[in-house]
Amino acid sequence: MKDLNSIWRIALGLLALLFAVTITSAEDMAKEKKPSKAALEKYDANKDGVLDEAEQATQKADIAAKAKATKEANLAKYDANKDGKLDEAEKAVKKADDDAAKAAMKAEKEAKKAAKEPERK
Ligand SMILES: [Ca+2]
Ligand SMILES: [Ca+2]
Repeated sequence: MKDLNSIWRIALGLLALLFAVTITSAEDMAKEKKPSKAALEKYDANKDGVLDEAEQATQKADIAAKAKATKEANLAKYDANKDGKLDEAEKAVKKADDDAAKAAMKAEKEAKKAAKEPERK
């Protein structure tokens, strides 16, 4: 009977462990989406695998700074009448540039791909 008792105890222990793991992962799921590996590499200053508030603030500031820089670069380049914003005509110029850049990138990719492919005989 003693053996049976210890088996029960182990079984209950395992069950409790299972519950704990399930609850923990459910809690994890409820949390915000996990930061990407790249974000962690860049912003996880204390390397604990999560971005705490300070680290997230750094990330957000970085993203905001980048967005601002992009916006300013676009204005510098496309704001022909210097009114601080892009009107339809100015946007159209930007779009044409963007499309051209995209097409160029695509062509480059395809050229690389073609170069990689073995020659067919
Ligand atoms: Ca961290
Ligand atoms: Ca303008």
